Amino acid sequence: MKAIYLIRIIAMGISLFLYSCTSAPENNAKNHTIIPLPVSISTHSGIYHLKSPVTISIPDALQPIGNLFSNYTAQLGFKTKLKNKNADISFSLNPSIILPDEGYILTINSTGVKLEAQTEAGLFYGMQTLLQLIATNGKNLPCLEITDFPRFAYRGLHLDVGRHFFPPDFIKRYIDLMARFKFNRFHWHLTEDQGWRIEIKKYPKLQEVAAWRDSTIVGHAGNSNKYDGKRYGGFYTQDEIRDIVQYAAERYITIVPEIEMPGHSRAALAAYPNLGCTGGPYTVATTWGVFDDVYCAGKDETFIFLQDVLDEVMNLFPGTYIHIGGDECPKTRWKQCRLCQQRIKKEKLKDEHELQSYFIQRIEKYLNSKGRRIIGWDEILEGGLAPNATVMSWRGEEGGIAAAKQQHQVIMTPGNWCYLDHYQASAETEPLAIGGFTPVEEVYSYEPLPDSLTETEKKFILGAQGNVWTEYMKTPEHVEYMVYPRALALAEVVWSPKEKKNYDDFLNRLQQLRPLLDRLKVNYARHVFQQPTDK
Ligand code: TNX
Repeated sequence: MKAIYLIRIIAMGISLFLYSCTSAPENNAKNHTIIPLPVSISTHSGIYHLKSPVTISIPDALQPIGNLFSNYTAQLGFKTKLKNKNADISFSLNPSIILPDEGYILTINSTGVKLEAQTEAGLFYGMQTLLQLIATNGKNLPCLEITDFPRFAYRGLHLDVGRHFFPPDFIKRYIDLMARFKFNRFHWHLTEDQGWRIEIKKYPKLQEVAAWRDSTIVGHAGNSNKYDGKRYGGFYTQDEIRDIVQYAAERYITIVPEIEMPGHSRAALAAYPNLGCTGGPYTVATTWGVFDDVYCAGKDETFIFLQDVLDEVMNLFPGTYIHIGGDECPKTRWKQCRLCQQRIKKEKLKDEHELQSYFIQRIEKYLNSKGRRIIGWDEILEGGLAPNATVMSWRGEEGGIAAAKQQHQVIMTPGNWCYLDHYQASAETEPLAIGGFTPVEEVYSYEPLPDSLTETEKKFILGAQGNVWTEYMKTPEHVEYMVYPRALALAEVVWSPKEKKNYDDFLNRLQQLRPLLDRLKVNYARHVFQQPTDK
């Protein structure tokens, strides 16, 4: 008996050896199942078989990445063990690898898996690619070499927590899912008419009053006048925020916090009515839309309040960019307000649009003096752009184009392609949404560099972002349903080379990645799987 086993083992060894990687590259254009698609994959014949437990070698300084890798592989059902020599997988920083920022090289051959990058972020992204290969191939990894780096430096997803509040654990999950698909900016929309969600120690009424609304509209705000009568709200404590910032940093995601001004500020006015033109009283909004009551641009106390708030925000968020909103600010109150009109006169401004520009520039100056930079929605172009502002183009691409021509940095997030609150399939069959129609293929087709820009102007486009406004999303599950798989299409827009993009190939890979999404319990929308040819 024993001899038979021995012969079997030797035979298995020989066949494994014969089947292991050969060095002749086949370049068979097999894209495996990686999303976003890497810059280059050359496939070789054969497999490398990971051992049990999977052994990894990683320099001490990179231990946090090693720990994450162990957690991630545990989710896939594999144990890992550190091993200095001859490990299955070796992670290393290699300064001689000259790739664009965040790039990596992943080599799988008969001796094992080698992951190299010049930066930690590069290693992190290489690890995500490897995890997707493990998720779809199990322990038998295909021999290949991947060289990869992102097309854009800003690869964002946004989440509005003002209309509906989502608990810290879900924010972490949202960030973790983003990181798996190589997004690197989380735009956290923290203040709104319907709720103020960030603890500001100097202004306790933001927590006591502005974080809560008395009721919420039921149905679509465009055709309903029914309210649920339930108090709703919540906010993130500064400790929770610090924890989330750290969690994101471990995943190479920078958080861009947004504090809206001068519009979308009814919740703050309800807490501090002295900051509005009329003095109130104001209430935290209970329906969705654009409201006339905004911060008074004539009072200095408005700026003192906002600077105090921004001081605490800067303490919590180490990233360079602070988003200051700037969108949808009606000028109704300013036209009637004695102090706003005095300001217009004193500052020799032409009209209320220039007053808005004054407002943003004054805040920009303050933030610049602290070493930070502002991002604003494209309305900040009206009345003159603040000198160093980055523009987030949402009402189409025109704002972004205009800003790039003025040599300002731009993040593209035009509604037609990037609004993940739009319907993704026929409205009759879908849960209530705000409107619009942006199916997966539409998102996938987005090209962030407009033809009308010159090559030099195109350099001002930092990247693109998907926006997730939550008027009609009450639960984390619903957010995921709206975001996935559309965010995966966007991940490919911002990471993969333009010439390699192919929607059918993407759908194929998406189909094969479903087991991973299922394992992670992502509540993704299924339309593209039900009708793979739906175009
Ligand atoms: C416009 S995009 C808004 C948001 C809404 C969104 C709904 C932007 C800068 N402002 O306040 O939630 O439309 O799609």
